[in-house]
Amino acid sequence: MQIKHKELEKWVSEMSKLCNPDKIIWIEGSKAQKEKLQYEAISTGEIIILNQKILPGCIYHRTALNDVARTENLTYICTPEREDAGPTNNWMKPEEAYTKAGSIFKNSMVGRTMYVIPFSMGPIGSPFSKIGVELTDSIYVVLNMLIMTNAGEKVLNELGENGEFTKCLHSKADLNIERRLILHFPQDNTIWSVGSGYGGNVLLGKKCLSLRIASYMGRSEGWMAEHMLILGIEDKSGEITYITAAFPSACGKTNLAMLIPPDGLKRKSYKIWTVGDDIAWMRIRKDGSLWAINPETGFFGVVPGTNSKTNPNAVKTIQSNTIYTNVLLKEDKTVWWEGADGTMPESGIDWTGKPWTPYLKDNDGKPIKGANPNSRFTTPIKQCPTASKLVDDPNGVPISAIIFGGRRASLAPLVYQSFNWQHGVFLGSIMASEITAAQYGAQGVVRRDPMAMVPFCGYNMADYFKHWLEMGKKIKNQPKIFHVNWFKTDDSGRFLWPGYGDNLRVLEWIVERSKEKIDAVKTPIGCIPYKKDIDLTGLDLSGNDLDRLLEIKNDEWLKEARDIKDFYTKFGDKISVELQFELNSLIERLLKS
Ligand code: OXD
Ligand code: MN
Repeated sequence: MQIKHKELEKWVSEMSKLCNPDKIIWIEGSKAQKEKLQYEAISTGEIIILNQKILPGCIYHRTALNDVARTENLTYICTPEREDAGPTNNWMKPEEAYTKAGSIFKNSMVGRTMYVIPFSMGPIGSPFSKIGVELTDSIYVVLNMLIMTNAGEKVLNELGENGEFTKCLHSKADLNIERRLILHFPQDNTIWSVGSGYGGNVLLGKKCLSLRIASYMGRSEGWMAEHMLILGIEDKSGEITYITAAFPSACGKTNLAMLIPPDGLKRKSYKIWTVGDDIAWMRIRKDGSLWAINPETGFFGVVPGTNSKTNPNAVKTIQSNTIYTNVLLKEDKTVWWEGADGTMPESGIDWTGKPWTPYLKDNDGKPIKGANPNSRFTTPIKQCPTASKLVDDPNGVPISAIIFGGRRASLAPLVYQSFNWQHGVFLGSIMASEITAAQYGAQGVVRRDPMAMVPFCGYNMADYFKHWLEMGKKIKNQPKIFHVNWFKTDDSGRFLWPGYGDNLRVLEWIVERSKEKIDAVKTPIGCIPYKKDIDLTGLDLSGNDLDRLLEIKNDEWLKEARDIKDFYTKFGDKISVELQFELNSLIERLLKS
């Protein structure tokens, strides 16, 4: 491969001096090279080839036991001033970060190969897209990046002699959690990740570039990088309405992005088109609307719970050309996980590499899981039966509605709409959700996660909220903003809403509202549906449950408002007056009603 980009060549040479690999291989993006690398990884045991008759093109990988989720506590934004990173990010001075990580990277690739992966987030050549180059000592990373991004020689051609690119350096080093760091240097357009082999920490095009670095770029360049799925809802007339939705990790973005309409709505002939399940890059185009692309070409989804009921499209997508990480390996070299279709296998090798049977119990008497709760599939979007024709359209799709959502057992109603853009930004800024297995932390504890971006915002979130407010002023055809909560429970902990395909009943209301076709009930927190406007045909939901789903308890909300106030206080006087105004107005409305 001919390298015309002098700065790239120099950087690769400098990094290889630091990491000291035995050799350097440039990733071309060819099938032959991929097969060769795969073969090599099979021979070293880094990956296991699955049953090619049943799962053609599929492979299997296990991460280290202490390396199964993103480590937010080891993830830093490295800027000269702490204030630039803000109170929701870990912060380190760039010099200190380079020195600290540099000592771990030093000679970390001795006896290994350094792979150079040129990749484009977004279609090559699109005005939305950004190029990165990842250096890594992991074939697993290379194979994942070949699914998740446009990678290879064609990207180098696009980069030309002096194109801009994000410098991404990764080494597994010794996979020691004490020597693990995920560092972002927004001012240098650089990412350093060391000591991990878990996707969210090491597929540097994903969270690190497409969210943390991209959110920083978006602020200075006038666009938005968001933790959002993108989907299109086609109605009977063939009109497609596109929406984006932000949910914290492992709250059902992948399921929502490819949902199957419930039987009760079949008569309306809806079709769902999946554009993305995790990240949206949004820009204002000449028509004054907000357009979105998904910068990724694959899904890196949570496996447990995926089955023909919860997500039949995902099940179909992952039958071929998929990398399975940390699931149960069956004797016939197929895979299984908790919540999979079919019967539970009698035995297998679990995600830790130990023999497993369904009867095994841990010290507390709880069944030992065959698959890690955050086990993953990496699979090409184009294999998804609902993949939109526009997945790689360089202009993206026009967005009519933006949804925020969290996992809350109480408080937030099934759905409500903001009064306007500014109030919508407020709704995003007060998002909160229970912690899931996608990140280390106390599962189930509620934490504030504005716009589902707390783990992913590359700068001070108070400035991020301002950027949202500023963008709103520039968008002529503003998408309408909503909040949903699929996870409300009754006093016994039973979910009140069936979720999955039935969520389309709520999306239908959102589409109607975004087109201003129907009225809604004004409440202190926003507009909620008239009960008659949620089509419940074929759904066995009691009137009482619907009441509870739409219920707003002023005393609970006043308590929430105090919590929001505390959260805002973290940002000192940086929180914009618009958001303070929205908070005060909420309190006033709650006290008055
Ligand atoms: C993800 C995450 O993997 O948010 O998408 O953790
Ligand atoms: Mn995510």
